[in-house]
Amino acid sequence: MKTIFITGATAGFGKAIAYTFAQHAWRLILNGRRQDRLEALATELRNDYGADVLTLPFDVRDREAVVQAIRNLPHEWKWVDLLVNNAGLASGLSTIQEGDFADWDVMLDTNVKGLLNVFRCIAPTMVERGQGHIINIGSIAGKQTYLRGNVYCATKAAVNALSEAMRIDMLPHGIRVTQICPGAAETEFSLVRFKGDAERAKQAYAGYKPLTAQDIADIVYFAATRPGHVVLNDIVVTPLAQASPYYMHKG
Ligand code: NDP
Ligand code: 8X3
Repeated sequence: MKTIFITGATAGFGKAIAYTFAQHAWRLILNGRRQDRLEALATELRNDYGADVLTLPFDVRDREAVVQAIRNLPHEWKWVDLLVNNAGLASGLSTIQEGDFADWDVMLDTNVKGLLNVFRCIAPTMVERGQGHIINIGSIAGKQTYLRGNVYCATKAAVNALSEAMRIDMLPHGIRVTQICPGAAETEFSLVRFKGDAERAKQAYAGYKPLTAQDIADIVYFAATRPGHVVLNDIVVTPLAQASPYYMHKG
């Protein structure tokens, strides 16, 4: 039985990925900060799919907490087959010259340093075994910078570069590295970006059919289940109505 470790499993993509892999009888390690949501999800997955689930609540920005949580994994959970670095966020949508320092910190610390914190603790165990798969959730924002996207786009451009770096440095060790770069997907992403403004968040998905979290979970599962010699390096996926961050065809 294979083990998947998902960061940011309390909502959106991470939660849908958890359902999908539970349905396919993977063992799950689920991370996120909201422990109540993690426990509710774990209970549901155990009851509905008989899933073997371990919850690991920590903030990916808290390096010491990440190190301790992963170092103290029970022995039978130590060998992770697939790490999905999904936890992340956009905070704010202002011009760079008007940017908020706290927004910058939370995005850089979560999307870049948080991803590195978790990666650095898991990757050596994959190297030790000579197998494993890392899937990083990037974004079309990392491929093309858009108006007012500035620091969020920079964090996802960093994920793009880090995904390449991981693939290169771990090449001799048989580790697969995949980056998935979604366009607009309806999750809690915009609610977080607009700091709880539900009306503004709703507008982000008005007039077209956005991607769903399940669309991304299906792609993660497909990437994870290719034959061992096949690696999907980089996947860009948008709704039909979106050609790039700039071109959205609204009905
Ligand atoms: P959601 O807001 O729905 O989910 C984000 C998840 O990340 C939550 O489970 C949240 O859990 C977790 N998270 C945030 N900060 C931390 C932290 N410091 N430590 C641990 N977990 C954290 O958004 P999405 O599902 O849409 O986003 C998932 C990823 O996909 C992000 O990296 C995002 O940038 C990326 N993305 C999203 C797109 C979209 O349009 N939705 C498009 C392209 C990429 P909790 O708050 O409980 O910690
Ligand atoms: C999230 C998608 O286009 O709003 O990464 O940046 S976008």
